[in-house]
Amino acid sequence: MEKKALYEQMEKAVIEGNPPLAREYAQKALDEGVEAKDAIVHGFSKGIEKVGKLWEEGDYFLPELVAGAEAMKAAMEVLQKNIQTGRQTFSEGKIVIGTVAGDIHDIGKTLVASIFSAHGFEVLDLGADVPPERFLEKAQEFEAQVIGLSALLTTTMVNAKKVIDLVNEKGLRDKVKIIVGGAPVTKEWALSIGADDAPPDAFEAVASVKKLLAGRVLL
Ligand code: B1M
Repeated sequence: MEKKALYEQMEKAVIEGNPPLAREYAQKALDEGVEAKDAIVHGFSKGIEKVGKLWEEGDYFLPELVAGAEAMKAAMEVLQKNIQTGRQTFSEGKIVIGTVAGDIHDIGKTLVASIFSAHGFEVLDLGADVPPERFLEKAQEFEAQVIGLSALLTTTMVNAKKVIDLVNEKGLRDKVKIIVGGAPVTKEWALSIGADDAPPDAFEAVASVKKLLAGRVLL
């Protein structure tokens, strides 16, 4: 199948909220030698963006939003296996990642985690709706050099600040880099709450962390 047509089918599978079809096109992409990253960026992500727009405009309701997310996740499960095969044997660094408290959006966070893993980072994914204390506790246990916070809701993005405040309170801020990401997050806001950076997507996040860790001696 021509790449453009395949990307369009991927987009459609998410817009229609059809997980089996999304899974099928994800596998087809891999079978035909399409990079997982390209399938995500040019195909499935376009679909979930459109779902978000339709929901904003009142054409889609919660069931369609959920179905779109399920289709996106089904495709990601297939593609992630492929992304992770790129994993290197040495560690670029350790990152603890999760979506902040009160927020259950986990698609972008999981994508970011996979891309870090594919670039040779050791990743501890805490999931979604993660309380600030858990970020801190797990970062210490895992001896993470980086904490990654994903925030998709304007109502709960303030919980990213709570994590940073807690790290400060415990006197650990100079031991760990903190990045924040997610649709409503701006770099200006992230810096204002004390984060080190706010990369706009998964690939920029890896580039950003590599820069932040440059010259540091890793454990
Ligand atoms: Co909801 N939702 N949702 N939702 N949802 C949004 C975020 C919203 C923008 C939709 C809208 O109104 N247009 C809106 C938030 C408005 C706001 O606060 N500004 C919204 C709302 C309101 C809600 C509910 C409150 C709806 C309701 O119940 N009334 C509810 C919240 C529940 C809760 O969390 N407590 C809700 C629920 C849901 C579903 C469960 C149905 C589902 C989530 C399923 C899941 O994740 N398991 C869902 C979905 C799918 C969306 C949209 C449509 C898509 C989000 C997504 O997965 N995008 C979203 C609309 C939109 O974003 N256009 C929306 C694809 C993903 C790859 O992108 O997560 O942005 P994203 O990640 C990107 C970058 O942001 C960045 O990298 C990724 C790309 O490489 N990034 C990082 C993300 N995290 C990063 C971390 C980093 C670095 C980069 O470093 C650590």
